[in-house]
Amino acid sequence: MPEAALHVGSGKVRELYALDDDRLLLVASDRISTFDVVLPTEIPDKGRVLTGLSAFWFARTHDICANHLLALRADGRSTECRRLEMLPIECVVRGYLSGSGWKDYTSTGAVCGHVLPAGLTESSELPEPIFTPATKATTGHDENIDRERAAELVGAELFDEVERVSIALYRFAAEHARARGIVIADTKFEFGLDDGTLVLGDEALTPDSSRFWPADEYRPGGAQPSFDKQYARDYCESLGWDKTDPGPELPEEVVAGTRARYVEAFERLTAIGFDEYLADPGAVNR
Ligand code: Q0Z
Repeated sequence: MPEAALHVGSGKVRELYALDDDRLLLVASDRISTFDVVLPTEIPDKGRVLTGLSAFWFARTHDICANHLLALRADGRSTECRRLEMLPIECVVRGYLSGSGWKDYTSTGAVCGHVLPAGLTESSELPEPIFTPATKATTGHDENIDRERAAELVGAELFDEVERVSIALYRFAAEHARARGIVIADTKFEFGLDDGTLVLGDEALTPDSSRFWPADEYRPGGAQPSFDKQYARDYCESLGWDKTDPGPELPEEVVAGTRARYVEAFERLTAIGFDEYLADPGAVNR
C-alpha cells in the first residue's frame, strides 16, 4: 500500500489511489482472472509486465494521442498519472471477429452498427478495424452500443475524435505486434478529458485490455488460444471447474508457464529484457 495515498477504487486486478487533487496512482497487482473469476493464485510480476507494456505504448503513441502517464515508480507496477474526467464509454477496436463481436455477427451480420461482409468465420480478420463502443457496466458485462448511442453519451464531435484516435492507436500497435509474432485481435481504450483535451488513460494495449493471440497458431474458423492465459485456462478446464467463484489454485508449473508467457509478450513487443525493466522501469521510455 503506497504511502500517503487515499484508496479510491478497486478493479478485479488493480487498485487506484489519489496522490493529490490532480494525480492518481494506478497499481497493477499480480492477480489473474480467467472466465471472469479472479483466481486465488497470483502470477509473479504480471502487474509489472502490464505496467511496463502500457508505458511502452504510451511512449510510442504520443504523436497519435496525449496520455495520462506522469511517472513509473521503481516498483515497476505503479503508474503516477494525471487525473482525468473519464468518458462514460469503453472504446473498443476490433481487427478480428471474436467474443461478443463474433456473437453479434452470427445473429445480425453486424457489430455495433457496422454491417460486415457475409461469410466471415470465427476469428476472421476484418477488412478494416472497426470501432465498437460499449457502456461501462457497474456490475456484470459491458454492453455493446451502436455509434448513435455512443455519440449521445459523449457528444458527436468527441465521438468522431475518439473513434479516429482509437483506430489509429490500434493500427499502430497491431502492426508493431504482428511483426513480432503477436496478433492483437481487439483492444479496449479508456479516454478522459484534461481541460477539454482528449487524453488516453487507464492501461493500454496490454493482454488484460486486449486479446493477444500467438501469430504462428492463428487459424480462423474457431476460437484462438490466448497468448498469455491459455495455460491457466487449459488447467482450469481440465478440472471440470464450473467457472463460478472461487476459482481453483494453480499448480507451480502452470504459474511458471503463465509467467513466462507474460514476460515473453513484454520482451517481444518492447525488445527490452524484462530484467532490464525490473532494474530500471524508465527503460521503456528510451
Ligand atoms: C481509471 C480503475 C483501477 C479501479 C478511474 N487517469 C485517470 N483519471 C481518472 N480516472 C481514472 C484514471 Cl486512470 C480511472 N479507472 C479504472 C482502475 C481500479 C478502476 F486500478 N477508474
